[in-house]
Amino acid sequence: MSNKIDNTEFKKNSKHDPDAKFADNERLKGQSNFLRGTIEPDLGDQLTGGFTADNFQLIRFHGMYQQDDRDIRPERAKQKLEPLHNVMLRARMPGGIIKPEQWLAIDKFADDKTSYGSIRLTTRQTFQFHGVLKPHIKGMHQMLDGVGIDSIATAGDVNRNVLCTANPVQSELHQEAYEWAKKISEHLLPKTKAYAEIWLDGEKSETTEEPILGSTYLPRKFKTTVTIPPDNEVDIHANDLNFVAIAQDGKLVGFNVLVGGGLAMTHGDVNTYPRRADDFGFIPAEHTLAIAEHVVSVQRDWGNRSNRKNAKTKYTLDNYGVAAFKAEVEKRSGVKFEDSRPFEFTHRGDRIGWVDGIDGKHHLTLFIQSGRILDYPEKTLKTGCRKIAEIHQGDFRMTANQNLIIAGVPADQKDIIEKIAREHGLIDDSHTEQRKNSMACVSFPTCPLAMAEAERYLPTLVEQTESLLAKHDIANDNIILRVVGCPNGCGRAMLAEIGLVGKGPGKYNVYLGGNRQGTRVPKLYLENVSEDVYLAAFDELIGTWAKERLTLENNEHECFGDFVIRTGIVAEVKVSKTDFHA
Ligand code: SRM
Ligand code: SF4
Repeated sequence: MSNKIDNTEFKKNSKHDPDAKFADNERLKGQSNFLRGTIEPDLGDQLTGGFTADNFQLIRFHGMYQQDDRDIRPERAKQKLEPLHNVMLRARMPGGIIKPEQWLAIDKFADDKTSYGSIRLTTRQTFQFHGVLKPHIKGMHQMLDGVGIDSIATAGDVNRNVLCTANPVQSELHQEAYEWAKKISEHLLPKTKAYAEIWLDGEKSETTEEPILGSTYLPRKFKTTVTIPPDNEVDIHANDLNFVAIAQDGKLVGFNVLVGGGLAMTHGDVNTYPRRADDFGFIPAEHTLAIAEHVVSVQRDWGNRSNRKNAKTKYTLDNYGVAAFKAEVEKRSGVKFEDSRPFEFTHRGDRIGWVDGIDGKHHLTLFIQSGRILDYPEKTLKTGCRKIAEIHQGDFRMTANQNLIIAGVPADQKDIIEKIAREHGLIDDSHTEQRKNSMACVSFPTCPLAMAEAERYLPTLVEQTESLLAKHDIANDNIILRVVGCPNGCGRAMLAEIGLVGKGPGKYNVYLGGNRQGTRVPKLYLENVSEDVYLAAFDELIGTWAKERLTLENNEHECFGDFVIRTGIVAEVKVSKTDFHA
């Protein structure tokens, strides 16, 4: 098969060198008959628990990843057995909103048909099932469809689940922002009916075009948020496209648009780096879909289709220039960006506990460590959530910090919901600010790309950090601490005050210098070190931080990330392309 793309529209607008070799993913997307591939016959092949050839990649566009448990992989290999293939499913939930009846359905499926029995809340406001065996996959999609959930385009080279600030307090503004998150998600979805045909026994039809995404879809994954300042819990700088809500008198008037954030890198490759999004300017709300469509279409045509490590929007902006990209979006959409309107981010943490909305309703944010909802011997989190779902009259909101909000509780239900939450360990007053501001990606045992532990190590790392804070008399303070199992950075360590990035078993690179608001990328401080080395370094750094800030006039609350920059412990990353590896 030729490795060239036969797509006239693409050729017309593309900046791709016609003679350059395309990445193999381009071939497989182009040959997939709009994401159908041979998934259907493959599903019936019981000889293997996995998916073969291109289908291994294509199922991602349908929201699934083929995985196997890495804890048992060596033992199975010794016994000459195929890895125990299963899939992880990631649902599409714009803004993270899920209704109690939907919760009950996913809770039951996790118990009955997944090998880990958990519901895993992700850093992008949705949930994942881990460990679904091939015979249960189709039933899973039908169960989800039955309650109005799908998993279309939550993975693959498409626009992923659209985030929306999970702010239940400003209820009217949130409702408007959430409606936009849903509309953007729908507008940018693949138009192929492959998902319905394969998983829902939908009528077979012919797809002839993907008007927005193109027949070879995007060069790489694409991520979008709708954000309501001053909360930045969605971490806009991890995202390709951000609509930052600008309100007047509590009503949405439009958005500042920021383009080109992204956090992944590859160890040892200085051409890869985490990068903040650039400000394109303000647009009135009615232009939102046109701008979304054309930021996507420019990235579709200009993004690098030869080198997937240079393919995300953040690199397209650095390859062709921010001004040129923005001008092309204006040309295609017919919308001129106005000067940005002022806004400020002040924090990223979820407000754990009860808050009152301006609509008179009450909202309870539950802290869920690493988003893993499971019944543990000492705290039955999953049962607790189920019992709440059985009586709750509002909705649930999954946050980008992997927590869960019980939103829209009427006054007369507050006591019973709190009672259930406490009985099942969903409210635990002993959690420190440090624990609540620490995060990890999934990593072992399910992630095939993991190099070091993350989720399973987080509780220990938090305890160690808590001890150091206590030793230096600042037990009530905290550091935004994030650990990820590899440099893809799914737990957003590249926007943390301290970010640990897995390098090998028990070994991490340590990055310092992000800030509380999530607007600064941290910089490498220690490379490939084990726990004894970085804990000794943290001890010294936290000790100096605690002492030094007392000497600062009016600044005894200088946060750790600002401290390491001010004192020159690490240099500030201002422009990632030049500063990050310098
Ligand atoms: Fe991620 C790949 C888990 C958010 C950057 N991510 C993966 C895979 C699917 C591994 C794979 O490709 O086989 C991981 C599955 C682990 C598992 O067993 O569940 C995985 N990513 C996750 C989640 C579940 C982490 C979590 O602990 O919550 C998050 C799911 C989000 C969702 O619901 O859609 C998750 N991933 C992120 C984020 C953070 C964000 O978006 O806010 C990032 C960094 C931001 C960014 O994109 O720059 C992120 N994940 C990646 C990358 C690197 C992409 C790149 O630009 O090179 C990969 C690998 C890839 O795409 O090649 C990856
Ligand atoms: Fe896996 Fe790496 Fe993402 Fe962690 S950061 S979930 S180890 S891909």
